[in-house]
Amino acid sequence: MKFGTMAILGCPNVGKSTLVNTLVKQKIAIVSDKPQTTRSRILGVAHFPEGQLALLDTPGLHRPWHRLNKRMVRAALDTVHEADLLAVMVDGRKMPGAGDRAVIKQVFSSPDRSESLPVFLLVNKIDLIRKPKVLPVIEAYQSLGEWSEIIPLSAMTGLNVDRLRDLAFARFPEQEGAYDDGFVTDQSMRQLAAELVREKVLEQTRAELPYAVAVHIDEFLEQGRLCSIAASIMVEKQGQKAIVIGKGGARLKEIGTAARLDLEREMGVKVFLDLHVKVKDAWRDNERLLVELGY
Ligand SMILES: Nc1nc2c(ncn2[C@@H]2O[C@H](COP(=O)(O)OP(=O)(O)OP(=O)(O)O)[C@@H](O)[C@H]2O)c(=O)[nH]1
Ligand SMILES: [Mg+2]
Repeated sequence: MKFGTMAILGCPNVGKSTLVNTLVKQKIAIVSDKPQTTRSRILGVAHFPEGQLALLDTPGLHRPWHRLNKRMVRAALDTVHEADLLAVMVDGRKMPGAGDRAVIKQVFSSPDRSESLPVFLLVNKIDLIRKPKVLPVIEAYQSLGEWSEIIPLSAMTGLNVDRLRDLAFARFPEQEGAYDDGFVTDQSMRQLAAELVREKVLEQTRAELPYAVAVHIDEFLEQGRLCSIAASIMVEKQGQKAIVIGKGGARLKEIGTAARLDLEREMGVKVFLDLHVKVKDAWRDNERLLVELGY
């Protein structure tokens, strides 16, 4: 069988996590329309008759201000030395911007990258544009890197994702897969629970708030067909706490219900979810809290 690891890098919000979920055929990474959704490296394993494709989902590369963001960028770039293949993802609706150029430069000049490491360009979200509009975008990207392949695709609809799989396997050697048959991710249920709660907060809030939110699992108890989870939603300011809670607790209730339904679907058991909102001033720069949150 074929086996290899592909790291997916790119600007925030281009669709990296969506692609990982599509390939793995399971939701292992949360997705949102807000940038900087993914905060750490997540391993996903896609099993196919021809072999195993290990995927490294990474936080979107951006200019880091807080300690959290510095860690995110480092986590993303650190995947370069683990990978047999790099995939740089961009939004196919737009001509290359400053962020995309910076990402391409970072990837090709990474000291961890050997000359022989193939780099694919994934031009994503082509379900949203007509074909003639993609061609100039591809052309503009062509000269920006020494691409081994350029693949227009839709991570969301799965359009051309098979082609990516085939081209990736073509680069991998014949060897035993590194993972067991049922293994799809290195994320624990506990981590996924925290992430799903954060996803629902992202869905329901806007502007600066998503960046200021973290979720800590205080208790995670699996008892037969029931899982009882207590989690704290951390924000940085009192005003943000009020927003997350909403009028008469309405928003927090909605966040809890949506997260519980997702968790029940993922875990296949009944979930009891108890959510609290806490204010932790400047947690994004607090080294101890960042470690505790798994960032
Ligand atoms: N129409 C369309 N939307 C997409 C596609 N891929 C991703 N999206 C949407 O784009 C947004 C960002 O997707 P994510 O998968 O969270 O992007 P990401 O690159 O992982 O973002 P970060 O984790 O912030 O770096 C979400 O609203 C997705 O639903 C696609 O192929 N087509
Ligand atoms: Mg992501």
